This record gives sequence, structure tokens and C-alpha cells, in this order.
Amino acid sequence: MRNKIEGRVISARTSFYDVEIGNNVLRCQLRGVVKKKLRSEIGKQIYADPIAVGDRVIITPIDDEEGSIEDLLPRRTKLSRRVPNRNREIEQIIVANADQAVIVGSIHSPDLNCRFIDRFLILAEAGNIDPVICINKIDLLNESEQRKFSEIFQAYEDLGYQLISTSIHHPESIDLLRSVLKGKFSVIVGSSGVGKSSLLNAVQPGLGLRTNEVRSKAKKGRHTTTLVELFGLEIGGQVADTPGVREVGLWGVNPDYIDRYFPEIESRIGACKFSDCLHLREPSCAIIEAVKHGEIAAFRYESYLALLGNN
Ligand SMILES: Nc1nc2c(ncn2[C@@H]2O[C@H](COP(=O)(O)OP(=O)(O)OP(=O)(O)O)[C@@H](O)[C@H]2O)c(=O)[nH]1
Ligand SMILES: [Mg+2]
Ligand SMILES: [Zn+2]
Repeated sequence: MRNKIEGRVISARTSFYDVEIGNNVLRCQLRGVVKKKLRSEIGKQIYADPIAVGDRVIITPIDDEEGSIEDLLPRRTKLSRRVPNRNREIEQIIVANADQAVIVGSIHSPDLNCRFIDRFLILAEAGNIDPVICINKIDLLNESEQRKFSEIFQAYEDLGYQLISTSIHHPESIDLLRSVLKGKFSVIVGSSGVGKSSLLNAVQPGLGLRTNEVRSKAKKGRHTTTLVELFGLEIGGQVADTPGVREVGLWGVNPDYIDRYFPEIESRIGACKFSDCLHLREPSCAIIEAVKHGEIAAFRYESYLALLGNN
């Protein structure tokens, strides 16, 4: 009988997983009994896949190329979302054990979607992961929009979020991204076409990740990256590139406490007249007042309202 060894999942394809052990990668299957055990431990939750990229697993090697997964070690953090499914609650673990989530949006092609960013900020907090907001394609910013975007950037920075703006055509911004990624295990997320894979190719020429033109008609990405994949960085650290998402469903977040995930709302909750205030149109609501006076950015409040409507 071979020894059991610990490894890390670097790509997951539901029926098989690439597990890195030192400098070796073994293609592994998840043993049926383990799958069953994972599901029963988790109770009623239904997983898209119970094992995710970044997971630490115990495997038994079969030969030099293959092995089988015997156990899953506890996760330190996880970035999960609810996968689009009308009938069931299905959790998709995008990545396990990451230190930080780089949440990418682009200025144009596709247009900046702050609601996506705000949802990922919530998922990162729920999963115990540090968020970094990365606004890409800054080269497409024209003068007339400068003010609008700097207000958005300022709003996030005022809330204490780390925000960087990047362009694959501005090498100094890639240096900045490199310094953000250095020595950490990061996951890079966002809509399709915002430039996640392009940014990683710029950070580490030679990665050779596939990238693609954004379809000009709909200005939507084409889902060029189709699998979560983990890469080692020459500067130290690892990064997981992920496929662009169309929806960011919340997972692991109590819908009654969405307001606690918005720091600017959370800090004012006590000042509302009603302790169960939803900050919709209640009288003497400190949040509505703060929005009126420009102390809370209108786009953030709209994000909050959109989330209330969806839960
Ligand atoms: N102008 C400009 N274009 C960029 C920039 N970064 C990426 N692009 C372009 O945007 C398109 C999409 O880039 P990808 O890297 O494939 O986007 P992605 O986020 O990985 O997309 P998915 O894999 O589908 O999720 C490509 O045509 C890139 O050349 C940038 O900083 N500026
Ligand atoms: Mg990609
Ligand atoms: Zn209120």
C-alpha cells in the first residue's frame, strides 16, 4: 500500500482533479466514498463540485501520473457564489484558501459594473478573503468621463477598500498589480472580457493564457477562460485565473443582514429610528438621509437596493 500524501488542487474538472505535490502534478479522481462523505457532512447544501481549486487534499498515488483523493483538509477561506439555478440552491466554490480576491472591472468593453464589484466585495468578506478592486482598461478613459470615474474610485477608497487602476498598455500599472500579487495566493474575478487573463499575461509574460476580443456588438466577453486554473508566480505567490461570470449570486450571506456588508450603511444602522429598518422608505432612516446629503454614494445605495430586491 502506498503512502498517503498531501497536495493542492490546481485545476478541477468535476470528474478529475490535477493535484500538485511538490514539483509533481498527479491527475486524481475523487473516491466515491469521499464524495459521499463530503456531501453528507455538508448536509443539505448541494455543491456544483465539492472540491475546488486551492483545496488541500490527501491523496494516494496510483502511479507516477495518477492518484485518488482520499480526504479534503479544512479550508482557511473560500470564495463561493450561488450558481444560476432557478430551482435549487447550489454553491460553487470558485476557489479555496485564497488570501485575496482581485475583483476586476473595466472602464469600457464591457462598461464598468459597480454592482458586480459590490457583490464580489460581499462574497470576499463572507469567505474571509481580502478584496482588492482593480479597474482595468484605464487607457480607454476619455477626458469627459474622468470626473465620473474618479468619484467612483474615491468612494471605494473612502470606504477603506484597496483600489488600483490598470491597463495592459501602461507598464507601470502592471508593476503595481505585480506588487499586489507578490507572495500571496490570489484569485482574479470579474465579468467576461474585462481583461483578467490579459492582465495575468502582462504580469508574467510566458503564462500564455488565452485571451479574446470582446464581441463588438454586445460589448460582452466571450468566456474565453473556461476553467479555474492556478499558476505559480515567478515573483512569489500563486494566482487563480477564473472564467468571467454573468451573475454573481450571493452565497453564505444572510439576506436579512445585507446592510452589514456595506461599511457605510453598517456604521450608521444604530442611527435609524427603527431597529429593523431596511433603509427603503422608512421614516427617520439615517441611511436615506446620508444618501440625500451625499455622504453615501448613490451608486452604492443602488447596489444595496438591488440586492434587497433579489433576496
Ligand atoms: N484597451 C484595452 N484592452 C484590454 C486591456 N486588457 C485587456 N484588454 C482586451 O480585452 C479583451 C478581453 O481580454 P481577456 O483577457 O480575454 O478577458 P477575460 O477577463 O480574461 O475574459 P474571460 O476569460 O472570458 O473571463 C482582449 O481583447 C484584450 O486584449 C486593457 O488594459 N486595455
Ligand atoms: Mg480569461
Ligand atoms: Zn434605515
